[in-house]
Amino acid sequence: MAHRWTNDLTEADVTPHGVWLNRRQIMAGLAGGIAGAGLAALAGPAAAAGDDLEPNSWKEITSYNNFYEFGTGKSDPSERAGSLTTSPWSVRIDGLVERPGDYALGDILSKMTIERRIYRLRCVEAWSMVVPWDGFELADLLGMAGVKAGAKYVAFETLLRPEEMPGQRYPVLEWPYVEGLRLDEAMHPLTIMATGLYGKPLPNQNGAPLRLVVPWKYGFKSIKSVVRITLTSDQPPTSWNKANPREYGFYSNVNPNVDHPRWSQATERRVGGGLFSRRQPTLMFNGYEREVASLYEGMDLAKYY
Ligand SMILES: Nc1nc2c(c(=O)[nH]1)N[C@H]1C(S)=C(S)[C@@H](COP(=O)(O)O)O[C@H]1N2
Ligand SMILES: [Mo]
Repeated sequence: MAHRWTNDLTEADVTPHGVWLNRRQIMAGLAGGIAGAGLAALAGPAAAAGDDLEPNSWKEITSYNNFYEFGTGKSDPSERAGSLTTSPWSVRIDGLVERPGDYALGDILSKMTIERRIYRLRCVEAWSMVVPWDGFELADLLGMAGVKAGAKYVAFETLLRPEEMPGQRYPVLEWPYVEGLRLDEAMHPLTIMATGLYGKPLPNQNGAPLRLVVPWKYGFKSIKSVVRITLTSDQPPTSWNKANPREYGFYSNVNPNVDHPRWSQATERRVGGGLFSRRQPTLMFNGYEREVASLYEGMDLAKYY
């Protein structure tokens, strides 16, 4: 697999927004003349934790998936999602917004700036990957619709189409898959709607044509194939919380100190690491602590899991 992105990356491409700003501030403070050359030596939070952000391969990211609408096996999505019709596609944005409506995906994309974000993805099952997403900030989309005063949460819904999503014929979960974020989490610059990966359109198994990515939360919060976004005043229901509230809370922040009732969350297996590779430590907020910890100041993260 040719890694096209290695040739045309800029520093802004490979760095989460918050970190980029911090580095820019650092650069601004440095003596002139070494900008550019000095960048590679500055380590972000990932490197500081002894973890590099070497993306997983296209093959790994697109053949080892969770997308229960196509079955519960890791290879079910790549084997079955191909026939999902993703065009035309529209997203209903409603609830507490100034401009509710059915937004055609093409109209949305014509107003959004697509950028590359290389993020860690940590599944609650304790495996992980690094994914080079292409997408735009959810805050920009919410701004387009105009968030009304009184909105405190954002609810998301996946397409319901059992004719094309064979997993929806079985009551594994209540369909459609739903997720939710607090408004400040949704507006955070790290929160994106992904439209592609490795510079190519998002494969169906990864949630085409539009899926949420919230890198500091367990993967199941990053809801795929989104058709509806609703601004609400009350905390919305979420699929995994409805299925098993003891095991899955609303927040679901990656936290190595709060174990799943059935397994430890202290370490993770990097997909593609090889049969004999060591498990690696799971990082607080999946390595994005510096950027997001302030959202949860004063909260008991064992209670609000
Ligand atoms: N609609 C929907 N979204 C979903 C899921 C799902 O089953 N249905 N699985 C979640 C889980 S558990 C994970 S770990 C990620 C996996 O994303 P990926 O397949 O792109 O790696 O998608 C999340 N989004
Ligand atoms: Mo997951």
